Amino acid sequence: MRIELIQLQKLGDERGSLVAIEYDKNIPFEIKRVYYLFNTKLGVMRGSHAHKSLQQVAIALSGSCKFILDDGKERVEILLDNPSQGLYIGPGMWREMYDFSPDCILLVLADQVYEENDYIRIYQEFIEGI
Ligand code: T46
Repeated sequence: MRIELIQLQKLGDERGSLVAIEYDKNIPFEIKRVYYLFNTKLGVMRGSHAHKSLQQVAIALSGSCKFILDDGKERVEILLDNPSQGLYIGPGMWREMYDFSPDCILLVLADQVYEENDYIRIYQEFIEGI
């Protein structure tokens, strides 16, 4: 599994919505790190790298953004605009994120702590490593 859209069950009632994120229930790894992107400026592209072994799930908590995901053979575009949908991204996927709406808060759950050595930041190196 390299990418997958995960439906996160909405546990709302008449007061509003709630989503619970739990290891082994709706997230396929033990969460070691959580970060979020917000206040991304108009027209900016983020990402442009791959990870050697990191697994992540990205959720647009508010607003929207798009991902291009590339495994070296195929590129797919995914719109994230729903806080009850998680995008699982496995290792070895080049990613670019763009078209962030001004109100976008992109939450990312990761299975490893931050490690710069896990990044491949040059596309040619990524392709050669496949
Ligand atoms: C990814 C996409 C979806 C840290 O110090 N700790 C962290 O946990 C992270 C994620 C970043 N940083 C530092 C490294 C840079 O100096 O924060 C700065 C911005 O990070 P970066 O340019 O890598 O951010 P994005 O938005 O291009 O990519 C991030 C994640 O790094 C990446 O793993 O998959 O979001």
